[in-house]
Order: sequence, then C-alpha cells, then structure tokens
Amino acid sequence: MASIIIGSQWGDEGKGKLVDILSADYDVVARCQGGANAGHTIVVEGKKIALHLIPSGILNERATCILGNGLVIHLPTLFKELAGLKEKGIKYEGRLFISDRAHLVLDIHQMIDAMKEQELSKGNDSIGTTKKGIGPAYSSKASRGGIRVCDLYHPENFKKNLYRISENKHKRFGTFEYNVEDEIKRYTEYAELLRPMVIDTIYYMNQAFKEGKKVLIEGAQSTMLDIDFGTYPYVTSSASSVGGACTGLGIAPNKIVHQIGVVKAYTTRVGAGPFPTELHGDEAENLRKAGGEYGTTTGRPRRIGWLDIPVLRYTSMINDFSELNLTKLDVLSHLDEIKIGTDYIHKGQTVKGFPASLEDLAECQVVYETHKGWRTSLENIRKFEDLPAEAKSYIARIEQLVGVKIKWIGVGQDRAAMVTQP
Ligand code: 2SA
Ligand code: GDP
Ligand code: MG
Repeated sequence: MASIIIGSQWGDEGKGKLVDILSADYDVVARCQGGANAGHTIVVEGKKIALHLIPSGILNERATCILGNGLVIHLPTLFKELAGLKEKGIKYEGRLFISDRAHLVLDIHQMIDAMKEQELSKGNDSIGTTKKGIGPAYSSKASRGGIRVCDLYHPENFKKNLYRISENKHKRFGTFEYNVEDEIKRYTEYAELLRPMVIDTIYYMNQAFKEGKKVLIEGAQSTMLDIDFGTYPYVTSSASSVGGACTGLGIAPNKIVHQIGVVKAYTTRVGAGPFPTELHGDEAENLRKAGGEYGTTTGRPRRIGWLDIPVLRYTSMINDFSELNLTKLDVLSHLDEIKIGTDYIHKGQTVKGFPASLEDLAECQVVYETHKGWRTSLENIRKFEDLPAEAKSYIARIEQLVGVKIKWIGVGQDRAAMVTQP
C-alpha cells in the first residue's frame, strides 16, 4: 500500500516536515515529480536541513528513498545535496535509488529558463519560476528530445541528443555561451558516480508492494501549481496532484490508499499569478516574518494571504484527501482576528469548482468570515486538548468547510511540534 502527501495550496505548506515524521512508519519514501525547484525544510532539535531533490524520508535510516521516472534531475544539484548529507553524517549509500527513466535537467535548461523569464518580463508576464530549468526540461521531455538517466550509459546517444538540444535552443534564443563538450565531459564523470544508484524504479516499486512494504509518496509544489489543475500558466510543469504519483512512479491508482493533504493555516504563494485572498502591507509583512515565509530554494519572500476555502475544496476534490495536516497554526498566534475566505462570488453566483480562466478568477469576489484569535503561544503544546478554545474552533470550522478531518496540527517548526487530533 501507499500513502501520498500532497500540498493543497500553492506549495510550502510544510509537506517535508510531515514526510519526515510519517516516514518512521514506512519502508520506502518516493518522489514522483518536479525537480530541484522543490524546497522542503526539516528541523530536528533545532538543526535545519533543506532538501530539494532527495526525499524527506532520507532522515529515517530505515527508509529506502526513490526518485521516480517523473522527476527531472539536475545532477550537479543532486551531488551537492548528497555532499551536504554526508557532512551531516546522514548515510544514503544503498538506500537512495534513481529511475533510469528520469529526465535530466542540463545547465542549458536552466539558462533557457532564465532567458524565457527575461523574455516574458517585457510584457510583464514572467511566471516567477525558480530558474532551476524545470519548464525547459519538461518541454524537452514532452517534445521527445529530452535526455534520460539511462542515456548517460550510451555516450554516443547522449552526445547526439545534447548537440541537438543545443542547436535547437540557439536557433530559438540566438547566441549564448554554452559549451557542449565541457558539459559532456562533466556528465561522463557524473555517470560513473551515479551508476550505483540507478535502477529500474518501476520494477522496484511494484516488487515492494508485492512484498507487503509500505510506501510513502512525497508530493512537491502542490495542486494549485499542477500543470493541469493549477492557475495556468502560473504553474509548474509537472503533475503535482495525486495523478502524478501513478505516472511518475509507474504504479496503479489502487495502490494509493491514503491521500494526505497538507494545508497551511493561511495561504502563501511564491512567484507570479492570481491569489484571491492575498494580503498586502503590514498585515502581510507581519505574517511573513512570523512564519519565516521566504523560499527554501530561492530565498524569495513568499506572498501571504488568508486561508482560501474554495482552493481547499477544489484541491480536496481532485485528490480526495482522506485526512489533512493543518500546519503553522502557531504563526497566527499574534492575531486578534483571523479571516477565512469561504466562497468566491462571480457575477452574483457562488462559484462551484475553480475558474479555469484567470480573467474570470480576477472578477471573483471573496466572501470572508472572521474568527477570534487565541493570542497565546502554541509552540509547546503537544496534546490536542491543551489547544486554546479559539484554536480548536478555527480547526473545527476548517474541517466543516472543507469536509475533511484534520488529523495533525503543526504548532512549530521542529519535528516534535506536531499535535494529533484523536
Ligand atoms: P518552476 O521553477 O518552473 O517550477 O516555477 C513555476 C511556478 O511554480 C512555483 N514553484 C514553487 N512554489 C513554491 N515553492 C516551491 N519551492 C521553493 C520553496 C520555492 C523557492 O520551497 O520555497 O524557494 O522560491 C516552488 N517551486 C516552484 C514557482 O514559484 C512558480 O510560480
Ligand atoms: P514544503 O515545500 O511543503 O515542504 O514546505 P517548506 O519546507 O518549503 O516550507 C514550510 C516551512 O515552514 C519550513 O521552513 C518548515 O520548517 C516550516 N514549518 C512546517 N510546519 C510548521 C509549523 O507547524 N509551524 C511553523 N512555525 N513552521 C513550520
Ligand atoms: Mg517548499
């Protein structure tokens, strides 16, 4: 059986922390999509670890970690991250495996990401990507010109494809500095370093199910950034909702028995794109500071807003969340009043689902309700019954509005700061 942890908003809900906690009960922890655009921060006894490509289950020595076929992998970033783990004394040898079908993000993809953003900025249309080469790498994949991990072991093929990518991109973007021969040399070295980790992860995953192993799938980015369901084109380039687990790991949907949604107690978004409950000025700045809302990968300040129930109903519908983890409730502790956006009104009608057109979305008015704050620190609370009454009623109201039980409540950054609702 598998459980999947999926973001219900625009990312950075705190998925990494929950994966780290739950991984103690799992044999395998797998990533199925995205790349080093992800940033998952875990804090254990005051020590911070930021992961981008490697699953957050790596801290649990019992778990085998998998990077599935649905990922796009920048090998220099992967090796940097592995060196960081080594420095911290975390052993990954023999328990981190990479799909031979995963696609590579090459430096040229990262350069194109930056050039495309620059081009879009002329019309004020930049996506605000992480510039990690994600969109261009998935474009190469979809247009059947990508390079996969298995191609590293067929140097002639690798070389031919890299020259082709480089020629195509120069035709499209004009002159820019990119030395194909240097890149080939680097990748010849990476290929050998990577070899012990490369396996057929599809066979591995399905054998793991046959052997009765428990699998935890770690979502990255989140449903509102999904290429199909998100606020297109202000999305990432992968399937970051439940369906991405099947295509990104080669497993059947009936293997996934729990879909755990992670919900931040307010909303954040990095990069451009619509954000109906967005706050500005001091209100936003105070929450940003209280929540440390700066990108784990890029350090960019995250945009801040109130909890958006239409978003949660929509992402809960797509993923059929079995239970939720409400995170960062402690961040709201300084507020006298907390708002929740309960509905969108468009042309006098309550919106069902979520508008496809960004123009329609911009015309929506958000209906808010106001809740009394609790004005006391939650960080040392470890039992549900010890939460203040106002916090309990905020939790109960979210459960009622979304129609899904909140099983875990995050009350601080540390691994230990998690309360379970009986
Ligand atoms: P990309 O780079 O092509 O995937 O960017 C497309 C959009 O997806 C957003 N995106 C993210 N949003 C939130 N968190 C992400 N990871 C990092 C983090 C972000 C960071 O954990 O903080 O450090 O800035 C992430 N990755 C991609 C991105 O902002 C674009 O809106
Ligand atoms: P992810 O991308 O969903 O894994 O989330 P990130 O790691 O990018 O961002 C979430 C941030 O919030 C990280 O710095 C976490 O350490 C932190 N965090 C997670 N849960 C909580 C919580 O309950 N309270 C507080 N204060 N911080 C939290
Ligand atoms: Mg993140």
